[in-house]
Amino acid sequence: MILYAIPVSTYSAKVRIALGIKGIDYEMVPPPGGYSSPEYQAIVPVGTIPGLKDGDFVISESEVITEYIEERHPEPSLLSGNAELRARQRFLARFHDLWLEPHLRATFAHVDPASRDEAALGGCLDRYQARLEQMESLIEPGPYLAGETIGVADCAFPATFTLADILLPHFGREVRYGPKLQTWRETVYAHPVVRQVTDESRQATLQWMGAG
Ligand SMILES: N[C@@H](CCC(=O)N[C@@H](CS)C(=O)NCC(=O)O)C(=O)O
Repeated sequence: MILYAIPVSTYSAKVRIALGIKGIDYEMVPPPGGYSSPEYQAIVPVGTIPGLKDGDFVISESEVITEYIEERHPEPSLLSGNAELRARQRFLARFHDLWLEPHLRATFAHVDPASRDEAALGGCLDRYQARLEQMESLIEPGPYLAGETIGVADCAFPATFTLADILLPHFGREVRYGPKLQTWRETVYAHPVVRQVTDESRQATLQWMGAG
C-alpha cells in the first residue's frame, strides 16, 4: 500500500494511526508535485491528502480510507462493539472532521503576525473552543472514546490536539480541556502508535512554523 501523506497533515495522521494499530505495512509518499497538483491529481483525482493506493485501487477521504482498511483488515477492529457503540465511533469521527477541526484549520491563514486578522482569528479560536467544550459533554471515555478498545474516533483527534497544543499558545490562547477529555488524552497518547505518529506531527508542525 502507498499512502500519499505528509507528517504535518492531521487527516493523514488519522489514517496512519489506523494503519499502525492494525500493523499494516505501507509506504508513506508525499504527493508528487504537492497536493492539488496536476501530477498528484493524475493519481488521486480530488488532489487531497491522505490518498491511498492499494494495488490498482485508489481512494481518498480519510474516513473512507479508514473504513476501507477496516473492511480489508478486520482485526484488530477499529469499529467494535454493538451497533450503538459503532455509531458513536462514526459520529465522533464525523464531529471531528465537520465541526471541530475546520475551526483550527481556519487559523492557518493567521499564523504569520504580518498578515493576521485579529478579529477573524479570534472568531476561529472561539468556535474551536466552543466545539471542544461541546465534545466534553458528548463523550464518556471507557477509557477510549466509545468503549474499551481504540477505535476510529480515537484515531481522528490526537494529531488535531497536538496541532492545537502548538497553535493556541502561538496565538496567545490557553489550551483548556475538560476532565473527561484530559483523561482520554492521557490514555490515547500513551498508545505507542499514537505517540509515534503525533511525535512526528509535532516535529513537522514546529518546522512548518519555523520554530523547530
Ligand atoms: N476531508 C478530507 C480532508 C483532507 C484535507 O483537507 N487534506 C488537506 C491537507 S491536510 C488537503 O489535501 N488539502 C488540499 C487542498 O486544500 O486543495 C479527508 O478527510 O481526507
